[in-house]
Amino acid sequence: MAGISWHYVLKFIITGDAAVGKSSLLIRLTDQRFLANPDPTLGVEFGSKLITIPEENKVVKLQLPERALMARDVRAHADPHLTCILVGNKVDLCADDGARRQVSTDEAEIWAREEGLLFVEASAKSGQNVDAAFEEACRDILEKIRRGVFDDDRSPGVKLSKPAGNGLTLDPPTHASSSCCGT
Ligand SMILES: Nc1nc2c(ncn2[C@@H]2O[C@H](COP(=O)(O)OP(=O)(O)O)[C@@H](O)[C@H]2O)c(=O)[nH]1
Ligand SMILES: [Mg+2]
Repeated sequence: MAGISWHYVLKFIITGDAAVGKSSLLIRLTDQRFLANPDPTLGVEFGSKLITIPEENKVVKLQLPERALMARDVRAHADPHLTCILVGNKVDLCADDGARRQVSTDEAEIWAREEGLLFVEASAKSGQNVDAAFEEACRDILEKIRRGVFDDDRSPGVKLSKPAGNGLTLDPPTHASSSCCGT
């Protein structure tokens, strides 16, 4: 992969209710930090990060605008093959005191399966599973690309270059796919 900055740009939207930890997940992912008392009015506008998916031998650039969008609305308007991952954040609080858990892992897992979402419990505070959540979503997207699920003509969120021959041998930085990440 010498000389290649990234193979794909994947765009993620982080949605969820106020104070679930959207900004904190974004800061943890892109800046490896946790702010105990972030200013809720200070929007974290944008983040980006390069990650490697070794199984696919690909480097992906994640782009993450944080948007006050309802996950439901995103899914209604996006490509039907959109990859969504449900992130149960603040799992560190459950380790301190199990009684603080709001949703059981079983309940979340069942709901995610019914809705066709990937699922992970994470903590922006400890960093647990934050990178892993995005890596899992990226793996899912790359697998869909490899299987030809995204069609250049039909999928507005996917921009493939038109290289000679193999459509997956791509020159950066020309590609975009979409994802959303609900907390
Ligand atoms: N214990 C704990 N607190 C968190 C975690 N993520 C966010 N918070 C706190 O939850 C509050 C809301 O977080 P914020 O990122 O502003 O939520 P947003 O409104 O969804 O962007 C802040 O006080 C954060 O410090 C986490 O993983 N664990
Ligand atoms: Mg926020």
